[in-house]
Amino acid sequence: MHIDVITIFPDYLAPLDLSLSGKAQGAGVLEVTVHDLRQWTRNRHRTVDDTPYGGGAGMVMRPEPWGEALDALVPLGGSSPPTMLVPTPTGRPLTQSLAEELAQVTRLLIACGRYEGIDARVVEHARSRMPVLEVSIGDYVVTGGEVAALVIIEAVVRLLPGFMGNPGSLDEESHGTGEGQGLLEYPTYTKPVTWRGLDVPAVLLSGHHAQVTRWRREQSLRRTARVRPDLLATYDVASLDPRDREVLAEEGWPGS
Ligand code: 6GU
Repeated sequence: MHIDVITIFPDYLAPLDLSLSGKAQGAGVLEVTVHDLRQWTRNRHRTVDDTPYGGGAGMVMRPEPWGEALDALVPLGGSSPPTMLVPTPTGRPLTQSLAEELAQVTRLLIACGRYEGIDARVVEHARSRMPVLEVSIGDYVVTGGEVAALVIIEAVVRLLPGFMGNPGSLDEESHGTGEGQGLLEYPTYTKPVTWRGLDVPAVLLSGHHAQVTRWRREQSLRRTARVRPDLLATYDVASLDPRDREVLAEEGWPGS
Protein backbone atom coordinates (compact mmCIF):
# COMPACT_ATOMS: atom_id res chain seq x y z
CA MET A 1 0.00 0.00 0.00
CA HIS A 2 1.12 3.54 -0.70
CA ILE A 3 -0.09 6.36 1.57
CA ASP A 4 0.40 10.04 0.73
CA VAL A 5 -0.23 12.47 3.59
CA ILE A 6 -0.63 16.20 2.97
CA THR A 7 -0.14 18.46 6.00
CA ILE A 8 1.27 21.80 7.10
CA PHE A 9 3.06 19.95 9.95
CA PRO A 10 5.07 17.13 8.30
CA ASP A 11 7.01 16.52 11.55
CA TYR A 12 3.75 15.49 13.19
CA LEU A 13 3.88 12.27 11.17
CA ALA A 14 7.42 11.38 12.31
CA PRO A 15 6.18 8.78 14.86
CA LEU A 16 5.22 6.58 11.91
CA ASP A 17 8.89 5.74 11.49
CA LEU A 18 9.01 4.35 15.06
CA SER A 19 5.77 2.47 15.31
CA LEU A 20 4.41 -0.74 13.90
CA SER A 21 4.17 1.09 10.63
CA GLY A 22 7.93 1.64 10.62
CA LYS A 23 8.33 -2.14 10.46
CA ALA A 24 5.93 -2.42 7.55
CA GLN A 25 7.81 0.28 5.67
CA GLY A 26 11.02 -1.70 6.17
CA ALA A 27 9.35 -4.88 4.92
CA GLY A 28 8.11 -3.15 1.75
CA VAL A 29 4.45 -3.75 2.66
CA LEU A 30 3.88 -0.03 3.09
CA GLU A 31 5.25 3.21 1.74
CA VAL A 32 4.27 6.52 3.35
CA THR A 33 5.12 9.86 1.73
CA VAL A 34 4.47 13.02 3.73
CA HIS A 35 4.02 16.24 1.76
CA ASP A 36 4.17 19.81 3.09
CA LEU A 37 1.08 21.63 1.81
CA ARG A 38 3.01 24.92 1.78
CA GLN A 39 5.04 23.78 -1.23
CA TRP A 40 1.85 24.32 -3.22
CA THR A 41 1.32 27.92 -2.09
CA ARG A 42 2.11 30.76 -4.47
CA ASN A 43 1.89 33.82 -2.18
CA ARG A 44 5.02 35.28 -0.64
CA HIS A 45 4.14 34.42 2.94
CA ARG A 46 3.05 30.90 1.98
CA THR A 47 -0.22 31.36 3.88
CA VAL A 48 -2.71 28.52 3.67
CA ASP A 49 -5.64 29.96 5.63
CA ASP A 50 -8.05 32.88 5.63
CA THR A 51 -11.13 34.15 7.47
CA PRO A 52 -14.46 32.33 6.97
CA TYR A 53 -17.11 33.79 4.65
CA GLY A 54 -20.23 34.48 6.67
CA GLY A 55 -18.12 35.33 9.71
CA GLY A 56 -17.39 33.38 12.86
CA ALA A 57 -14.40 32.23 14.82
CA GLY A 58 -11.19 30.73 13.52
CA MET A 59 -9.56 30.37 10.14
CA VAL A 60 -10.35 28.18 7.15
CA MET A 61 -7.81 26.55 4.84
CA ARG A 62 -7.90 28.18 1.38
CA PRO A 63 -8.71 25.86 -1.52
CA GLU A 64 -5.94 26.84 -3.97
CA PRO A 65 -2.97 25.02 -2.36
CA TRP A 66 -5.14 21.91 -2.04
CA GLY A 67 -6.05 22.14 -5.72
CA GLU A 68 -2.37 22.33 -6.66
CA ALA A 69 -1.59 19.42 -4.36
CA LEU A 70 -4.28 17.26 -5.95
CA ASP A 71 -3.06 18.20 -9.44
CA ALA A 72 0.45 17.09 -8.47
CA LEU A 73 -0.44 13.86 -6.67
CA VAL A 74 -3.53 12.79 -8.62
CA PRO A 75 -2.96 14.00 -12.20
CA LEU A 76 -6.04 14.31 -14.42
CA GLY A 77 -6.37 11.26 -16.66
CA GLY A 78 -3.97 9.30 -14.45
CA SER A 79 -4.64 5.62 -13.84
CA SER A 80 -5.98 4.16 -10.58
CA PRO A 81 -6.49 7.23 -8.39
CA PRO A 82 -6.16 6.83 -4.61
CA THR A 83 -8.98 6.84 -2.08
CA MET A 84 -8.84 10.24 -0.42
CA LEU A 85 -9.43 10.43 3.33
CA VAL A 86 -10.21 13.71 5.04
CA PRO A 87 -9.99 13.51 8.84
CA THR A 88 -12.73 15.66 10.36
CA PRO A 89 -14.95 15.47 13.44
CA THR A 90 -17.91 15.68 11.01
CA GLY A 91 -16.87 12.50 9.18
CA ARG A 92 -18.01 8.89 9.20
CA PRO A 93 -16.82 7.19 12.40
CA LEU A 94 -13.66 5.09 12.07
CA THR A 95 -14.53 1.52 13.05
CA GLN A 96 -12.72 -1.79 12.71
CA SER A 97 -14.86 -2.63 9.69
CA LEU A 98 -13.99 0.67 7.99
CA ALA A 99 -10.30 -0.03 8.73
CA GLU A 100 -10.74 -3.44 7.08
CA GLU A 101 -12.29 -1.83 3.99
CA LEU A 102 -9.45 0.67 3.77
CA ALA A 103 -6.85 -2.11 4.09
CA GLN A 104 -8.11 -3.45 0.73
CA VAL A 105 -7.11 -0.41 -1.32
CA THR A 106 -3.65 0.01 -2.85
CA ARG A 107 -3.38 3.76 -2.45
CA LEU A 108 -4.62 6.25 0.17
CA LEU A 109 -4.28 10.02 0.17
CA ILE A 110 -4.86 11.64 3.57
CA ALA A 111 -5.58 15.39 3.57
CA CYS A 112 -4.96 16.85 7.03
CA GLY A 113 -6.84 20.04 7.81
CA ARG A 114 -6.02 22.52 10.54
CA TYR A 115 -7.84 25.56 11.87
CA GLU A 116 -11.61 25.28 11.44
CA GLY A 117 -11.26 22.96 8.46
CA ILE A 118 -10.71 23.11 4.70
CA ASP A 119 -12.84 25.15 2.27
CA ALA A 120 -15.73 22.77 1.52
CA ARG A 121 -15.18 23.01 -2.24
CA VAL A 122 -11.97 20.98 -1.95
CA VAL A 123 -13.83 17.78 -1.06
CA GLU A 124 -16.50 18.51 -3.68
CA HIS A 125 -13.83 18.99 -6.35
CA ALA A 126 -11.80 15.96 -5.22
CA ARG A 127 -14.88 13.72 -5.58
CA SER A 128 -14.79 14.37 -9.33
CA ARG A 129 -11.39 12.67 -9.42
CA MET A 130 -11.43 9.91 -6.83
CA PRO A 131 -13.43 8.31 -4.04
CA VAL A 132 -13.40 10.63 -1.01
CA LEU A 133 -14.27 9.69 2.55
CA GLU A 134 -14.48 12.11 5.46
CA VAL A 135 -13.52 10.18 8.59
CA SER A 136 -13.87 10.96 12.31
CA ILE A 137 -11.81 9.18 14.99
CA GLY A 138 -14.44 9.67 17.71
CA ASP A 139 -16.91 11.98 19.36
CA TYR A 140 -14.46 14.57 20.63
CA VAL A 141 -12.39 17.27 18.95
CA VAL A 142 -8.63 17.29 18.45
CA THR A 143 -6.80 20.29 17.06
CA GLY A 144 -5.80 18.97 13.69
CA GLY A 145 -6.16 16.10 11.28
CA GLU A 146 -2.58 14.92 11.81
CA VAL A 147 -3.21 12.95 14.98
CA ALA A 148 -6.30 11.45 13.32
CA ALA A 149 -4.19 10.50 10.29
CA LEU A 150 -1.79 8.65 12.61
CA VAL A 151 -4.72 6.79 14.18
CA ILE A 152 -6.18 5.84 10.80
CA ILE A 153 -2.81 4.67 9.46
CA GLU A 154 -2.11 2.56 12.56
CA ALA A 155 -5.54 0.95 12.38
CA VAL A 156 -5.24 0.12 8.67
CA VAL A 157 -1.61 -0.86 8.33
CA ARG A 158 -1.70 -3.63 10.94
CA LEU A 159 -4.36 -5.34 8.79
CA LEU A 160 -2.18 -5.48 5.67
CA PRO A 161 -1.26 -9.01 4.62
CA GLY A 162 2.30 -9.82 5.65
CA PHE A 163 2.38 -7.17 8.33
CA MET A 164 1.39 -8.76 11.65
CA GLY A 165 3.81 -11.37 12.98
CA ASN A 166 0.93 -13.44 14.35
CA PRO A 167 -2.27 -13.00 12.31
CA GLY A 168 -4.19 -15.10 14.91
CA SER A 169 -3.92 -12.23 17.37
CA LEU A 170 -6.19 -10.20 15.07
CA ASP A 171 -9.07 -12.64 15.56
CA GLU A 172 -9.89 -12.40 19.26
CA GLU A 173 -9.05 -8.79 19.91
CA SER A 174 -11.54 -6.15 21.03
CA HIS A 175 -13.60 -4.87 18.09
CA GLY A 176 -12.19 -7.67 15.93
CA THR A 177 -14.39 -9.45 13.44
CA GLY A 178 -13.19 -12.96 14.35
CA GLU A 179 -14.30 -15.20 17.26
CA GLY A 180 -15.79 -13.25 20.16
CA GLN A 181 -16.68 -10.41 17.80
CA GLY A 182 -18.61 -7.58 19.36
CA LEU A 183 -17.09 -8.24 22.80
CA LEU A 184 -14.12 -6.60 24.48
CA GLU A 185 -11.01 -8.71 24.80
CA TYR A 186 -10.33 -10.66 28.04
CA PRO A 187 -7.47 -9.70 30.43
CA THR A 188 -4.03 -11.14 29.73
CA TYR A 189 -1.16 -12.21 32.03
CA THR A 190 2.46 -13.31 31.79
CA LYS A 191 5.25 -14.33 34.18
CA PRO A 192 5.84 -14.16 37.13
CA VAL A 193 2.91 -16.19 38.46
CA THR A 194 2.84 -14.04 41.65
CA TRP A 195 3.66 -10.35 41.50
CA ARG A 196 3.32 -7.95 44.45
CA GLY A 197 0.96 -10.39 46.10
CA LEU A 198 -1.26 -10.73 43.03
CA ASP A 199 -1.67 -14.18 41.43
CA VAL A 200 -2.36 -15.07 37.83
CA PRO A 201 -5.84 -16.72 37.76
CA ALA A 202 -5.30 -20.44 38.43
CA VAL A 203 -7.34 -21.60 35.44
CA LEU A 204 -4.73 -20.09 33.09
CA LEU A 205 -2.06 -22.35 34.65
CA SER A 206 -4.28 -25.45 34.58
CA GLY A 207 -3.55 -26.60 31.05
CA HIS A 208 -7.30 -27.18 30.50
CA HIS A 209 -7.77 -25.53 27.14
CA ALA A 210 -11.58 -25.69 27.22
CA GLN A 211 -11.69 -24.16 30.71
CA VAL A 212 -9.32 -21.41 29.64
CA THR A 213 -11.54 -20.63 26.64
CA ARG A 214 -14.61 -20.60 28.88
CA TRP A 215 -12.95 -18.33 31.45
CA ARG A 216 -11.82 -15.90 28.78
CA ARG A 217 -15.29 -15.71 27.27
CA GLU A 218 -16.77 -15.03 30.71
CA GLN A 219 -14.23 -12.25 31.29
CA SER A 220 -15.06 -10.73 27.90
CA LEU A 221 -18.77 -10.80 28.65
CA ARG A 222 -18.35 -9.26 32.13
CA ARG A 223 -16.00 -6.57 30.91
CA THR A 224 -18.27 -5.66 28.00
CA ALA A 225 -21.36 -5.54 30.22
CA ARG A 226 -19.59 -3.23 32.69
CA VAL A 227 -17.69 -0.94 30.34
CA ARG A 228 -19.50 -1.04 27.00
CA PRO A 229 -23.13 -2.07 27.50
CA ASP A 230 -23.83 -0.33 24.17
CA LEU A 231 -21.89 -3.12 22.43
CA LEU A 232 -24.04 -5.80 24.08
CA ALA A 233 -27.20 -3.99 23.02
CA THR A 234 -26.37 -4.77 19.39
CA TYR A 235 -24.83 -8.18 20.12
CA ASP A 236 -26.38 -11.27 18.56
CA VAL A 237 -28.09 -12.70 21.65
CA ALA A 238 -28.82 -15.93 19.76
CA SER A 239 -25.09 -16.67 20.07
CA LEU A 240 -25.29 -16.59 23.91
CA ASP A 241 -25.37 -20.00 25.59
CA PRO A 242 -27.05 -20.58 28.99
CA ARG A 243 -23.80 -20.02 30.91
CA ASP A 244 -23.26 -16.73 29.03
CA ARG A 245 -26.71 -15.64 30.11
CA GLU A 246 -25.97 -16.51 33.75
CA VAL A 247 -22.78 -14.45 33.63
CA LEU A 248 -24.57 -11.47 32.12
CA ALA A 249 -27.39 -11.78 34.67
CA GLU A 250 -24.73 -11.57 37.43
CA GLU A 251 -23.57 -8.32 35.84
CA GLY A 252 -27.14 -7.05 35.96
CA TRP A 253 -27.53 -7.16 32.20
CA PRO A 254 -31.26 -6.88 31.50
CA GLY A 255 -31.28 -8.57 28.08
CA SER A 256 -30.11 -11.88 29.58
CL1 6GU B 1 -10.62 13.20 12.18
N1 6GU B 1 -10.12 15.55 13.30
C1 6GU B 1 -10.23 16.42 14.29
N2 6GU B 1 -9.62 17.61 14.20
N3 6GU B 1 -10.94 16.20 15.38
C2 6GU B 1 -11.54 15.02 15.45
C3 6GU B 1 -11.45 14.05 14.46
C4 6GU B 1 -10.73 14.35 13.38
N4 6GU B 1 -12.18 13.00 14.82
C5 6GU B 1 -12.68 13.28 16.00
N5 6GU B 1 -12.31 14.49 16.39
